[in-house]
Amino acid sequence: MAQLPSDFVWGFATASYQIEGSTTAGGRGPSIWDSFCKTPGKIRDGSSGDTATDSYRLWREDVELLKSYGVKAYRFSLSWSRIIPLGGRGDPVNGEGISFYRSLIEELLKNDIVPFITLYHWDLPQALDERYGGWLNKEEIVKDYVNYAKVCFEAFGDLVKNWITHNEPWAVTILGYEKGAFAPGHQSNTEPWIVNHNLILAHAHAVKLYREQYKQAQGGQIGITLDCHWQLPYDDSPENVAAAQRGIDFKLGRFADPIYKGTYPASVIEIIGDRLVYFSPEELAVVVGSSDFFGLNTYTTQVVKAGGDDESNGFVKTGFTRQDGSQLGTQAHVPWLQTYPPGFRLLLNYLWDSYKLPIYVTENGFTVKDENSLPLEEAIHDADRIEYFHGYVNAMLQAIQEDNVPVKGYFGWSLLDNFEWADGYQTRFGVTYVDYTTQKRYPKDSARFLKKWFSEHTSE
Ligand code: PNW
Repeated sequence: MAQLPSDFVWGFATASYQIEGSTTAGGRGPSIWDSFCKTPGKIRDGSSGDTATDSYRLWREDVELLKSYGVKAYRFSLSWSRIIPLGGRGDPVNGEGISFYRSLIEELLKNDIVPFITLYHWDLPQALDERYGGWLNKEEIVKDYVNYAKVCFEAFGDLVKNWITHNEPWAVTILGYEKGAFAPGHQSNTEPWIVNHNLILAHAHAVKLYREQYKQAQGGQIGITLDCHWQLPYDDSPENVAAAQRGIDFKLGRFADPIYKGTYPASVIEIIGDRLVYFSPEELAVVVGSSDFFGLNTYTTQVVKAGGDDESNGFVKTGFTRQDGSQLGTQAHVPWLQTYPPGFRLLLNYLWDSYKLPIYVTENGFTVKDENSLPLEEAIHDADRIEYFHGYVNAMLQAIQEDNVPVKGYFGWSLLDNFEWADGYQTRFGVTYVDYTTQKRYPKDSARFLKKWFSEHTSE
């Protein structure tokens, strides 16, 4: 059977606020998500990450699960405010937070599971938002983020060789500062571009620090994870083809182009104009080339048309209906996701052609429609999720074998059903069913499917 490269890693991903719970235990300080969840109307079921999957206490069970699934790697994120409760460079480091993650990392390694650590998966310490406006304040946030990264490299870098600076900065800028759907809930036309600039700078300075002071001794790699849906033009009219490219530029290019090419995409410069925050030559020198790999989160493909009511912010019209009236694929529980594996293959090719770096797929997954209303015994037979994963891992294999795209790793989202941000607990993305009343974990069929598929396609 067709094989993946021998150094290929696969596993599952999670994020601190979505699984840990114990938000006031072990010396953890509050994050902007703790506050955001308390704002009425922001979380669909009125819930929060206060308990989540209780993984701060049940982490050994999570490692057991990973082991039973036969994974080679596990991607998870660190809670900044568990490590530095008040977040800043003058603030105390929380030893309990360090020991918690250290034990987890050691347990993973004992089980031959390679840790991939995300430094920032959206849970900014609340104190930094209050102190100086968080991501809006360039001078402060870049220094505080780099200080936090340094604490992590020092505390875990002897054991951790794979670092991801940010998870999906698009979601931070657009959902956090433009649409107000995610913490900190701002709605603005200018803030997203300030935050865009500052996220890139913080990332780049953390990478500079790692490369100058830790990389040689610790021997790891560091990069950023960006997200993109493949953009399929509705037809081959020049305006819809251009709209699809604009869709990619505003989702991905706004970060990838400065980081990998040293400039914002032309369409972003043209449309955003003086709301865009440009890099000084000194800043650019740090930003360009500041990622060792291309970290990609991707879930779906959108059919794109020009026009729409928010063109001045770079948005295009997106949907799932093709010209012949058919749908792209199986509808997920969330409106923004349908299964379309060919789009994944096209996206992988696009990234390799555009940026010429090895790719890690750091998230990919599916939420079955109405799974939350099903009894457990039915929910674990997640046929639509299997159909999704089957299509996507095979599309990836084709990209590797037939198109020669160097994909180095793959992480399914997610190890567990968990706190799905503004959707609360109703949207389940896990390959493991979590009964939130007992916190018991039940493997779904999709977990068995991926275990089998990877064992058949990986060489030992
Ligand atoms: C990603 N969208 O977020 C995140 O990295 C995960 O934490 C999250 O649980 C997962 O995907 C599933 O949603 C996304 O609106 C947030 O298109 C929003 C979108 C996509 C991904």
